[in-house]
Amino acid sequence: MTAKTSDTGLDELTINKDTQEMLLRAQEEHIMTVWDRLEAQEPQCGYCALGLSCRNCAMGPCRVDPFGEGPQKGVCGADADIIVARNLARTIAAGAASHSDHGRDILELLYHIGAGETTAYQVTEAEKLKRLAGEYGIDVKGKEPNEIAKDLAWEMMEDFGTRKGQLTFVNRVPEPRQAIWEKLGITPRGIDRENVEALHRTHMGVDNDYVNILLHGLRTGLSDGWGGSMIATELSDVLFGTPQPLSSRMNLGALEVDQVNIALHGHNPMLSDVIVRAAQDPELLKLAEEKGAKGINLVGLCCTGNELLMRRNVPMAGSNLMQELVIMTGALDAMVVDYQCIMPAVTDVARCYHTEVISTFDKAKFPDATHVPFDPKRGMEIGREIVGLAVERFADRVPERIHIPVEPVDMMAGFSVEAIVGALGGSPEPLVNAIKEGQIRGAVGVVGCNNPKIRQDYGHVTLTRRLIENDILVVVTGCSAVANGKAGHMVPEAAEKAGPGLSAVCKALGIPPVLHLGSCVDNTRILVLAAALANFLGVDIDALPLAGAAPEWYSEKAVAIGAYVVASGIYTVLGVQPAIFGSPSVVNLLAAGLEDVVGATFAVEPDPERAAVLIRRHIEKKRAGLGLEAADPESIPMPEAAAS
Ligand code: BF8
Ligand code: SF4
Repeated sequence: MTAKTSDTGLDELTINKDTQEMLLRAQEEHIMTVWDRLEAQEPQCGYCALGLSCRNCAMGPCRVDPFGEGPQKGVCGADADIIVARNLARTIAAGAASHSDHGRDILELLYHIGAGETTAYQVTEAEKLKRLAGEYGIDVKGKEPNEIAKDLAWEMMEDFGTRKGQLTFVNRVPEPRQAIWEKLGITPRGIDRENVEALHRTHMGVDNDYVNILLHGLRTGLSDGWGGSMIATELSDVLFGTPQPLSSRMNLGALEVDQVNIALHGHNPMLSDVIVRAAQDPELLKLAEEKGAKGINLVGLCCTGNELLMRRNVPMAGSNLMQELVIMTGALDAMVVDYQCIMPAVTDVARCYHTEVISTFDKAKFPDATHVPFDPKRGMEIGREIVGLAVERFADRVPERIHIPVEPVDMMAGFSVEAIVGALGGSPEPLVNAIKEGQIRGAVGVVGCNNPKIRQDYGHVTLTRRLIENDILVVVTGCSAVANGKAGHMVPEAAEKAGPGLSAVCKALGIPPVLHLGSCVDNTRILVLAAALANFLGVDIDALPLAGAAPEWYSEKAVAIGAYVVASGIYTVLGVQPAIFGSPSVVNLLAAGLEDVVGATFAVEPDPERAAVLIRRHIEKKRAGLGLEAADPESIPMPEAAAS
């Protein structure tokens, strides 16, 4: 059944031609997609949408009546404020745990390398390794990279535990912000500690003060941003290389009709890195040729895709809503998944085609997938085994079912902080000067997912377009990077779409007005850049003309990101309502009260045209606060809310 795609104009579901064509195919072939399953779920539970349901114990499940007529308290006596705050804290913890456990996997790989337990991987950025070791107080004199790797891994493991008073990377935070966290009691101590404590506090009968619960939610988020995710990013750079600007392509057109196509999907680049190498193995290439293929073509999906695009120039097939559709091209021979954002539905769709789904992490199994467990000690062997499976599948293709709907779009990626500062000539000063002079009004991170509740990519693309048109530099990560890449915002020629000031800066530097910073753990690159700008100017992060936006978010990880971005002092606009509106107190705290506490708040605005104005007004306000030339925020007209 594909009711949604038949009842609704495809144009209302997505702005992308590749998505539209594949949805037509889904309709013809009676294949359910995420859009159909959303429709089957409607109307979704109103209590849950408001955050007013609780199943934290067996006296429940309970719910609070938002209209004030039915029960106002759960069986234990928890009111709307407690229930909403507890649910939000658990969501943050789940997101922070996901990013941080990914960070731990990379960290353990660093340890295995240092201990000489694997030869499949090595330290590729010895200088960055030394720099990090210095931050951790490790004496690197006379030590080989592997010895430093082992020492650093050992120290970083302490960041996950409880023995430290604070995470080491908190030292990167501007001092005034550290003081704010200290005063509030939200300095992140241990990554696992804050996550475990979040679960503890939200057990029945522990933390019953919604403000206190939410503050710990922020601390848990900070343990992700300045902890687990930051470790993931920094160590991925050490092991796989710090990204540098490169040109690539994206959308479903990245598939090659006459080659073995393998999609690498998920978040952790460890395994996919060996697959990239295995795909160049002469024996496997020969085998592919014997099967009638002209080569082995890798494409990325979601954040594993972003990691590989940033460092290995593997083109992206798409974002999270494309994972079923890429199989429907009939040209995908294998989908290799690690973890996070991989819909259980991919194996259902794969059953209708010849595609082999290969799961690789013991913590992320799929009943209908072929499981090839990742083991860092046998990395290359596993990489070859997986590529071999994909090559075998090429022979099972049904030629008349192959349909690759579009040509790929050119785009640029690879903008690590190091690369950005490098492009600026070695210091953030030129960027600061451009902001001071008003050529660039400010900078905004447009990040996060696609969500089938939102017309695919419309939020990302519209918001980004309005910001760059108004001389606001945009940095993107995760699925927002795919949306903007597909829209043509990420080539140097896109400077033409920017306002005159930003356009001139981009042309002088040969960069696009929208910079791809990487995967979702790479949102920490935004933190590092923001801290560098703040330290350069001698101010706190909340004084800077910066903002964040997640126009189409769906994931618990996005909530954790929102928590650490706001707690770090950056105003953030969400395009999808979080499940908090059952408690006006929680909403007031997050949308207003936090301003006096951490100097930043959340806003929710589903219309990207209006979100752009909220952000532009905020940026002008911050410019005025810094004593820079600034427009009166109220002089920027707010468009009428779109009827929907
Ligand atoms: O971590 S943006 S849909 S792929 S959660 Fe997932 Fe969202 Fe995409 Fe990457 Ni991030
Ligand atoms: Fe109900 Fe309280 Fe148990 Fe939640 S913790 S399910 S509100 S009794």
